[in-house]
Amino acid sequence: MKNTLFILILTILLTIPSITLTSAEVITDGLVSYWTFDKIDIINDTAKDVWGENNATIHGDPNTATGIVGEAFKFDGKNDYVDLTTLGDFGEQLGKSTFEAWIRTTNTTDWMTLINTNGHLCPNWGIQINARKTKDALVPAERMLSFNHSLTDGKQCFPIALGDYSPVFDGKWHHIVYILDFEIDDAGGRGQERVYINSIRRPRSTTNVQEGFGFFPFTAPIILGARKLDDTAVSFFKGYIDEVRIYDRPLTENQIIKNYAARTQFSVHPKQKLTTFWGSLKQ
Ligand SMILES: [Ca+2]
Ligand SMILES: [Ca+2]
Repeated sequence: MKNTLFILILTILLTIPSITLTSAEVITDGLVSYWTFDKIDIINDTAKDVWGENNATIHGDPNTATGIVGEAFKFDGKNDYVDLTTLGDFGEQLGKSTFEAWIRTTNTTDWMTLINTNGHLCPNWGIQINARKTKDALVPAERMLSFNHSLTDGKQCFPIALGDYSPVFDGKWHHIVYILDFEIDDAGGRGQERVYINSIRRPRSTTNVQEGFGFFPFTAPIILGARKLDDTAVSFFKGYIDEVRIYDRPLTENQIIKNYAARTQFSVHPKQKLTTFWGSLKQ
């Protein structure tokens, strides 16, 4: 009886650490690219895509700092940004996608960019962050995350600006998820943009695309931390960005909650990766 009790207690004690140490992993179904910005994943001016093959190029001189997981980039708001590439043919499929990142900022002085393609040109897709009223704001409200992409009739670009009060300027880490869930059809298409901050859905509405206003994909590089067109970069992000992921499908609410809790990457093997390029950088 004593032995049985001993074995029972031992079993419980041995089981506890494996439970507490098991941390949720990020969702990999539909994952296109994942940049950790951890020290180990940065060589010179290249930030490794640990899932796909879209290694990013670092511009300016963002500092490596403590992140929400491992290390993060700290952008000074002057000349720092990261070119995430065009993700292969991803821009052609942008109708259904998820962008996810952790941010930390106290900058309340002006508009800044979290992510953007094609600068101010059309077609355009991006997330602008504004912490104060400005007269040129698309939606002039304070403390706004403005999520917009452009619909076009081939002549003009019509941004859809979405936003509401977003308490993300307190210097703490916040988890941002932006989902595009559009069906493109002969009439242009219809669908939703959904925004989650710290895994909680913000008030959003369905966007119906009018006839003749198609949803246009982009082929320009995706820029993190600035708006960039040709050689000019403006509207720089000031603060920290970490654990950036892009999916080729809308994540479900449960999956967003899981990613919000995740503090480890993944245990499954990424699809066949080009390791030669990364290996050559390390030499
Ligand atoms: Ca990190
Ligand atoms: Ca700098």
